Amino acid sequence: MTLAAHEQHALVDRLMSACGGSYPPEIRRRFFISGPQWAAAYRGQALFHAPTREPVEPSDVIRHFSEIGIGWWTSHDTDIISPGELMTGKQDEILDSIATSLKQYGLQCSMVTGETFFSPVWAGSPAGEQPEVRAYAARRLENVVGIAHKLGARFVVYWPGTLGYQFQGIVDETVMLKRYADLINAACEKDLSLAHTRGTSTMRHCLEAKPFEPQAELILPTTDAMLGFIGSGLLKYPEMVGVNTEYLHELMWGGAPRAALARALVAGKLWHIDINDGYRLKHDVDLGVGLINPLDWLNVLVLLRAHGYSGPFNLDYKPARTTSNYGVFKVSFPTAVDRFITLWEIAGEVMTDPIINEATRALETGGGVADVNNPDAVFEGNKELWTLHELISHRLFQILLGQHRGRTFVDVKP
Ligand code: GCO
Ligand code: MN
Ligand code: MN
Repeated sequence: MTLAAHEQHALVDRLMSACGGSYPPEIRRRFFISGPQWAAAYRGQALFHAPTREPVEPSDVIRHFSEIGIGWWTSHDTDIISPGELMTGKQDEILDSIATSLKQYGLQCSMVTGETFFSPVWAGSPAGEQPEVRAYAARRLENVVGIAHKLGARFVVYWPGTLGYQFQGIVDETVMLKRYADLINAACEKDLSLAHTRGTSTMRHCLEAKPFEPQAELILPTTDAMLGFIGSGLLKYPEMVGVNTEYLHELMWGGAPRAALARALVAGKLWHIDINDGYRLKHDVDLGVGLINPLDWLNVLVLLRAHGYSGPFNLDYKPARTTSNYGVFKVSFPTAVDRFITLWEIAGEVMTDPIINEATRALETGGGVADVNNPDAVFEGNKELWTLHELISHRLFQILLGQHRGRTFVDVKP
C-alpha cells in the first residue's frame, strides 16, 4: 500500500514508538549532552549535494532540543549572526533573543565556536600572510569569546578550518603556527579581560583538529598535533587551552579514537568531545554516534567513565540528507542521544562485569615467574593468561548484544 506524503509522519511516529527503548527527557537531561545549532539546522548540502531540508531558526532548534531533553546548546558565531551583522548592535539584539529562548526553554549555552572556514576571507587561511586577514581573524575570535561570556558558556572551541594549504612550499609552516598562536593568544587575553571585568571565570579554550578537509594539507591535523602545539611554547596561556577531540576526525586519519582520547586525558587536556561516527580513511561524513562503530564507542565510553571525564558530549554530526525536517527532531536527535545513553549504560556493565574483572585481575597479577631475567620462563609462565585477551574481547561483544543478560541465540535454525 502506498503512503501519501501526509500519511508518512504517522508511519515514522508509529515505527519510532515501536522501536521502544527511548529515554524520557528528564533522563536525557542528566547527561552533559549538547546539541549544535549547525547540526540541527544543517540542510543536507555539500559539494555534490543540493539541500534537502528547509532552514530552521535558532529558537525552533532550542525548543525542539528542550522537548527532546538536550540540556545544552552550542553554536558557531555565524550560525546565528550573519557575517555582516557580527560585531554590530544587531549582534547584541540577536544574542538577547537567543538568551531569551534559552531561558524560556530551560537550556544553557555550553559552548560557542568561531567560523574560520566558510567565508571567502579565509581562502588563504585565518593565519595567512596578510596582516589584515589576521587582524580580522583575531577580532572574530575575540568576538567569539565575547559571545560566549554573554551567553554564559564555559567552553570555546576553535576548529581552525583552512589552517593549511593547497600547494606545497607556499607557506612557512613555522610562521603559520606562530601566527595561529597569536590568534589564540588574543582570544585568551580577551577572555582574561572580560572575566576580570565581569567577575566571572575564564573559559576553557579547546582546539579541534581535522586531518584533511577543507584544505589539502592542514598543519594541525590531529589531536596529538594540537597537544604538541599547546606545549610548543608559542601559546602565552597554555593552561587556558585544551582540546576538543572529535571521534570521527581521529578515525579519518586511521587513528584509534580511544587512544587519541587517552593521550589527551593523560595530558590533562581532554576538556570537550564531539561525538559522531563514520569510517576510517574517508571524508568527514559526521554520522550519528554509534551507527557505524558501536563496539568501539562502547570501549571509548568505558575509558571515559573509568577516568571520570566530566566535560560535554557535543552531538557534532549531520542528520542524514535523506532525513526530513520532521525527521531531524523526531528521529535523528532523539535516537542519537538514546544510543549514546544506552552505550554509556552498557559501559557501566562492562566495568562491573565479573568475567572481565576476573580476567583483568588475573592478567594484572601475572603468572608469578620468579626468574624475571629469563624470557622463556616468563613467556611459559604467562602464556595461558594471554588467551584472556581474546576472551575479554568476546565478552565485550556479548555485553554489547545483551548476551550477558540472558539474551541467547542457541536455537540455531540452519
Ligand atoms: C567538522 C568540524 C566542525 C567543528 C565546528 C566547531 O566536522 O567539520 O568538526 O563541525 O566541530 O566547526 O568548531
Ligand atoms: Mn567537530
Ligand atoms: Mn567532523
